[in-house]
Amino acid sequence: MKKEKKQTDENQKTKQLQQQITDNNGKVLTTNDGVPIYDNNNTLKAGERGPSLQQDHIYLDKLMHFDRERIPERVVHARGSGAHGVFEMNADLSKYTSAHFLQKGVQTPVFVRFSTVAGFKGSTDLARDVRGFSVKFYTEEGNYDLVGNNIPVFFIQDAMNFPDLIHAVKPEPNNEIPQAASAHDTFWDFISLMPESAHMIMWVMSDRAIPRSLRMMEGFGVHTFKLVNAEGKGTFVKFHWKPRLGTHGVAWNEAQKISGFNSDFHRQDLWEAIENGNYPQWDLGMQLIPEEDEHSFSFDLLDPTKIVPEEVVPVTIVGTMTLNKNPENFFAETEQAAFDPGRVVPGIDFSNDPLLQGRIFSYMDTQNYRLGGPNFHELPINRSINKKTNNQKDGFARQDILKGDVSYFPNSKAAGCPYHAMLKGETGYQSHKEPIETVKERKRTQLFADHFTQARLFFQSQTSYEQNHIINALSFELSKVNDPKIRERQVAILHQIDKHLAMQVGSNLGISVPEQLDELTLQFARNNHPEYPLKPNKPEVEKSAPLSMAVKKGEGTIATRKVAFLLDEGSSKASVDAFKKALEKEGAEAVLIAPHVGTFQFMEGGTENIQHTYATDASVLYDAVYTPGGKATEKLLKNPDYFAFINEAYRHCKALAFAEGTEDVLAQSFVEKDRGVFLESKDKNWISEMIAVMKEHRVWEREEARKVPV
Ligand code: HDD
Repeated sequence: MKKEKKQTDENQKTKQLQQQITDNNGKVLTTNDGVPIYDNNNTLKAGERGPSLQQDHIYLDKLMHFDRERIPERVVHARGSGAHGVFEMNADLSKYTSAHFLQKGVQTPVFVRFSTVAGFKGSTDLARDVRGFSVKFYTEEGNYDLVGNNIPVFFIQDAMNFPDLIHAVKPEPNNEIPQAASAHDTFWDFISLMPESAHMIMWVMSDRAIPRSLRMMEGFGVHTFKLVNAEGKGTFVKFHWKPRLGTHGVAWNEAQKISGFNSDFHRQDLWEAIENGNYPQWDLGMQLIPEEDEHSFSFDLLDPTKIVPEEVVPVTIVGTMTLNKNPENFFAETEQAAFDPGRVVPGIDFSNDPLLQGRIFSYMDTQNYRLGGPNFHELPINRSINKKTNNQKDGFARQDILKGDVSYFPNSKAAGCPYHAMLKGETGYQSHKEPIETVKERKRTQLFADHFTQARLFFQSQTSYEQNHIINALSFELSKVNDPKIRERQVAILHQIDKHLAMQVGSNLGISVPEQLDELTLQFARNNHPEYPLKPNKPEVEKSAPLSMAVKKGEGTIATRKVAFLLDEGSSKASVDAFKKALEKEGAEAVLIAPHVGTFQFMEGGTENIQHTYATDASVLYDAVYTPGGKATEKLLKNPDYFAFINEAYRHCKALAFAEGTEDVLAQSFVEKDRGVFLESKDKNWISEMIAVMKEHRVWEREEARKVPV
């Protein structure tokens, strides 16, 4: 369903990009040097049947370029999807930061890239994985990159371990199996020796790692950063992106099937939402912590495996991001986008989080390699909207043409230009003046040794069905591990988090739960903390509501959700239209599914052009299912694909409705009447009730009651 464009997608950045766009429409085909090509079908030969000639520069030009079309994919986060948009500030933060783009009312163009971590560039969207959430703000003071994830903590505490973590999770080096999956020996070997990963593992095994849509996930800056005001005073900050459509995941069985039906499920969903004018939006939230309070928590603010519970420091909403334009070209924009947490603007600084400190080097280095040299910032997608002016020059693929004979500083020949801001009393980037008096050492601070308190906080904050999903995910992943020692070691870690969790997973794996951490795990933990395990501090809270994805009563929306309408010969148009209208009023979409594409004739005589069939689609691609009335029941009763559709939707805890006269199908299916199954003949207010259930996302309690063999 196309919406009227609410907002212009033009901004300073998209206008800048417009200058780079090539439109081939109506133009003659040329070589890369602009020479018109007469014949693009035949190579130059010595006679009709003779060998090709080396002087065929038109062929050589074409092949030389084709042979070099691929660049190295990102070593992590290789698969991603991007979009342009705008970020608007609507709070006054001048007390905390001098950053221009964080002042009230300022609008800043952004480019956002979402990604999975472990899979290759062509892997499936529905892998169980962390999602990257990178935002490039094209501010008037230069580019600022907030390179976060959809999970607010990380696996490791120090950047030194990053290559090891990634080697462990990526496909194993001998046979390159498995693709886009953490369910294998090397990952769990590493994790079971790194108890600091316990908190992150709880999040990654939750439904957060199988999002319903990229538009329905939170984003986090993960680390603690610093805001710095005009007087140079610092304030610690944690960044949160809160999606307007809520945070939702799919069922694991569903995720696996979506990967088969449409491995571009998330990419396509994002693209279509923007094309249809359903612009995804997130509110930016901040947890602001005065510098004086740095040491007032039960955990260390610099530890990237810890959150600051929202009950302890509330999240203040300060602005909104809207994605309103798809890229013109995937490679030029999404693939060549170079994000770097080291790119900060005046008013923002790093904290001493050792993971963040390590990231500051890695990204610039990787872009240099991936994008072929130090001029990657000149690529259109990476250019700042304010013009860069400095004395750097040359290098592979340089595009800017530096004017004049001066490329050094200080100089007199160019009147000292470009000058540094301080020389003219202007503000430029200044690091926060943080006093540091210390010794050099390779060490980890004491509070970093508390690995389980917040893992427990996360687990205990989940509803019972969410806890079950975590138990099932761990059981699935560890069942795929071949080495029993690794399985046991990880279950010993789970036991430190929560006994019930460990008992359930242990029982699913057929092992008894070790009460103590494995000797090898202890040995590695003692590298960092010789007296490990240390007694943790008492946590501020034992439960934190925002950690659960459960939709609160009366909240939720069905905007942009897709409902499958299952048709067969004899279905009624009136029955289709009544529910379709109600869904569209809520911003949801009805998709008609029929036995074949092309013209479908309704019982009453009207027709509809069908694009989705029982062969091309499955229930896993939809949020709810409706069987319209009419005279199609006889046909549906003989349609096995129809039954697969409704049974599977039922198993995945979706809302289902059956119009008057279609009830007979229930007897032949696994669908049983519950609070998410509606019969027009019995439920007077079925339309509004069905919409209310859809707002809750799923009838999750159903999965405990019944398992459907599809
Ligand atoms: Fe990273 C890419 C997020 C730790 C090294 N990372 C990358 C991307 C995201 C993150 C979203 C994709 C950027 C894009 O869309 O192009 N990474 C994180 C978060 C981390 C984190 C939230 C911890 C809180 N990363 C991390 C560490 C290191 C790296 C500790 C190395 C020391 N990350 C990289 C990289 C990548 C990358 C190798 C691969 C491609 C790229 O940078 O551009 O440099």
